[in-house]
Amino acid sequence: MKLDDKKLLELYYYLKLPRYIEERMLLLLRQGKISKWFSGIGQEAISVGTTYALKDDDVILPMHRNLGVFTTRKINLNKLFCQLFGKEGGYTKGRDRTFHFGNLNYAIIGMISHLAAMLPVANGFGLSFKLKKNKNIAVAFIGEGATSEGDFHEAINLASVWSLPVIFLIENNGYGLSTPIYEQYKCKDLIDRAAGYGMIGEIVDGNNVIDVFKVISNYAKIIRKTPQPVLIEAKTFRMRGHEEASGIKYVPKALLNKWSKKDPIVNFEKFLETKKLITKSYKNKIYKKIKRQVLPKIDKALKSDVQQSTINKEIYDVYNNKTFKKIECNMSDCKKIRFVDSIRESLYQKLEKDKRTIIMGQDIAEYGGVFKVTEGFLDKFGKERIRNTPITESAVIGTAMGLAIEGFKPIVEMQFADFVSDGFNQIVNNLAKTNYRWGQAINVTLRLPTGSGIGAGPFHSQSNEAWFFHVPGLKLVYPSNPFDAKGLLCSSIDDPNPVLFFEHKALYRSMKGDVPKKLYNIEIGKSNIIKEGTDLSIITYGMGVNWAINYIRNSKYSIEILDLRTLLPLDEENIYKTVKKTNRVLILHEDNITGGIGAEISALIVENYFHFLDAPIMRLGSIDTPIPFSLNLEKEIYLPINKIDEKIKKLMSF
Ligand SMILES: Cc1ncc(C[n+]2csc(CCOP(=O)(O)OP(=O)(O)O)c2C)c(N)n1
Repeated sequence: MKLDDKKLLELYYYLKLPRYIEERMLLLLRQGKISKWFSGIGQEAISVGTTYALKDDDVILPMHRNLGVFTTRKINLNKLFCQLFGKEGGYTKGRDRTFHFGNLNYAIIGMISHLAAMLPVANGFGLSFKLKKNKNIAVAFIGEGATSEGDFHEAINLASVWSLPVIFLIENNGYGLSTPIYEQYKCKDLIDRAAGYGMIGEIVDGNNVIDVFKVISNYAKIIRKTPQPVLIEAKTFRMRGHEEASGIKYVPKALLNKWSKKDPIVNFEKFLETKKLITKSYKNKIYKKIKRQVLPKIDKALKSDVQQSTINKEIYDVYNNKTFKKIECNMSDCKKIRFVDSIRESLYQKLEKDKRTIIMGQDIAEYGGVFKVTEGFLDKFGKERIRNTPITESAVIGTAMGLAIEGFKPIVEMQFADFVSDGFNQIVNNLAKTNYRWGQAINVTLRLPTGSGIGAGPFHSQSNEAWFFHVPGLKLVYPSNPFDAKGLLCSSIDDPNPVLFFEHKALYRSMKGDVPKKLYNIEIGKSNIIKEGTDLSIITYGMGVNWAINYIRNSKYSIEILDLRTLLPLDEENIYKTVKKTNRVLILHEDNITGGIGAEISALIVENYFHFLDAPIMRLGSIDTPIPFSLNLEKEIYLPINKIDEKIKKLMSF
């Protein structure tokens, strides 16, 4: 696109609009009508020039100083102001602040507070565009301060390895909160890093809207044709405090003076004046037009009601509540297969049936994954859908989120469940909270080979489901046998919410069961009574179910075993049913005891069904140490297997 006179004038309007809105916001802040403001004054040329250079359906992932992105995309200002003021009618229904929202109508995916967390998500869009061959691109904004975050490095590395059409746009405004750039990084310019990641890097004058426009237009054109990431460093300056309350005392006056002479709007006005495109009266006319456009909308938003809701509505919106569609299973056409094969079959058959499924993970393609779950998949489904990743848990999970927003159903294999800690932020803050915050379903399945039994020690054998059990928005699924594994994995892949699917490694090759040959599903959130009994209930999941089954073979008591199948959300109904029936409860899990799933179940029963209990609820889990390496220590000391009998006797004798 060439910047003819008409476009230059349009650009002028787009530059002036966020400046005017900001000035009003600063006033409202002083009047105590808004609580926080992160000023982008002096940096507007970057937001506006970039957005103006893109197509409307190119996806932008802006940060906290990028009001100009929203205004140039012609966002509904009334709704925006309601959002900023936390009033009824805002984009997040009062659930998140400022620019923390996305809206697909404007192809904007807003930030979360955690800096750099959206860069991996930008990759998901880049990958989707590449797979769909639709020539779109994604642009992710990032402050120079946030370029020290791991997500920045993981994301640009992954984008480069996969040649994704993403522009990573660093706004280098001199400070990260109060920290000057010489305390943030050691290279001369941040684009020096581009070479290290094998990508193009270019510096642009971030205070010159035409330069920004030209650079972004140029690279947008290049990467639409030849997908690849680009790192742009827009040099600019933060003219006000980090946020208004924090002031600017620490910034040398000389720097402020130097940069105040480079104000992007004043300089653009001078340029337009020398080109005889604008006059004083034209400037006045634009100012009045903007004022007429903005002020009534601010007033209306200020007069809007404060956000209202109900507890039920808030809880309901944590998940996407699409109704479960049953795929019946045909038990007359089964074969006996191992746990690992049931998972493999589920994945294989889903990939065959549903083109939106993609598997990503370390060593999963040619090598077939360390547990060989995806062996041979590459030949059948090809490199685009069976994707080896660099060792970047966070970037890959974030990429899955972008893909999910684009309508894919990505499945990410963690090499071992233990390594999910490196993707923690993406899971608990991005995947889990997006549906609640702005109503966007995130259909991502994470497969986590978990648990003991292979003598792999504290970093390859952990049970870490409880890390995530506390997080609204996630679903935790944990099958105990091959039949459940196939059906539950199928449901997980189709579930519009983020699902963590725990696969017990020790069951992979040790357990066999009858599994229908064709694909079927099992509803998430529903537990299963594995064996009926009347004396006592063992509530358990995963490997615990198998311990319980083994135990009751030689027990004189009539024991009911409830296999939870899903840990989050818990099937409270069935838990209470079994309590009412047997009046004695043992909660059994492999995970260590303190703060485990058992604690929550126990609390729920005591609060709601205390009067049905004939004995105190007992919990049995592993001891509160890291899981040891020695198989002997693991079995004899750490795990609770040998203590089941003692606990049952205690419960029955109460
Ligand atoms: C992971 C994380 N750590 C710390 C913070 C607190 N924080 C918010 S903004 C900010 C400074 C960001 O600097 P920069 O990335 O340069 O962006 P700028 O604010 O200058 O536009 C900090 C430290 C945060 N939001 N996220």
